[in-house]
Amino acid sequence: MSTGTTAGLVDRIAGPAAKAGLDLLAPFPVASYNRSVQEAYVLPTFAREGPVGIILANSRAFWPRFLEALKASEALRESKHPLNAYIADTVVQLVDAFSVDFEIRWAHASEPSPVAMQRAAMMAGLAHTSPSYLSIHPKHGPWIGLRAVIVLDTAWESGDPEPAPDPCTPCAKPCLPALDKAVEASRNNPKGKKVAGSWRLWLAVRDACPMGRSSRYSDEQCEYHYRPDHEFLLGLLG
Ligand code: B12
Repeated sequence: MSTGTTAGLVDRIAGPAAKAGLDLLAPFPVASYNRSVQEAYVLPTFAREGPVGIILANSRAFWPRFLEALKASEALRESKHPLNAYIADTVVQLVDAFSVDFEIRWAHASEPSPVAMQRAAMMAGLAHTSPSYLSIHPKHGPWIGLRAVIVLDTAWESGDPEPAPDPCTPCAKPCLPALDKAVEASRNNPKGKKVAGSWRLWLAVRDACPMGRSSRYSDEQCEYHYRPDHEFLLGLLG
């Protein structure tokens, strides 16, 4: 069965993905990604030289959609990680649109294998990685989340995408002193609470970036992303 162009594949899911809050999608050549990562992060290839990968991400547009879904679904509200569960439900529904085999890898999970999302975002030309390890989107700056990669059993037929612009090289890099502070403060935080234990200092790293200021997450969204507390989240539903 013909699968159409790579752009056509993205088009097939872009509408419903945006409706669910995953408003940033970009295709990338899995072969280039695989060449750039260590064995553990390699994506499946379906025995092809180079299949198509699609990275799914979100801007602040995600938050109201996610809260609506939470209000509507008791199962989501009761799940241990509602945000991850919502992403998983959404992506699993999206891939129904494809008539070829696929595999999904999640930013939030290391099973069935981990994926280096920032590397995939670079390969897709979606976002540049800053010296403070944030992915910087040309419009939204660091205010994006990288959620999942879909690998399709179809051949990548064009060259590498244009790289995302690098706003960091000419920048004064106010993120770097902020990162030093956050790392220092987190040093003694218990494992698994490295970020949550000093979340305001980690948020200050993102806030230091001059890119995409008008795309900043709301205070509530920030707090939940840095300190994912169930009670806090349910309290936002009113
Ligand atoms: C592990 C991890 C962390 C660790 C990093 C520790 C480490 N030494 O690697 C910790 C817990 C510190 C961390 C913190 C945060 N993270 Co983080 N993290 C990840 C995760 C799950 C895996 C990264 C990885 O190992 N990649 C694999 C390696 C091989 O890839 P790599 O490109 O070679 O290496 C990258 C990372 O290792 C990272 N890195 C390496 N050393 C260090 C050291 C520090 C201190 C940090 C922060 C990062 C970092 O930068 C490298 C270059 O991109 C990714 C999701 C994913 N699956 O990719 C999210 C991810 C990178 N994190 C993300 C975010 C947002 C955060 C936080 C803001 C917390 C949050 N909850 O929102 C903070 C602060 C980040 C900051 N720069 O200010 C986002 C980035 C989005 C964006 N717009 O930039 C991702 C993509 C998750 C997502 N769902 O969107 N994170």
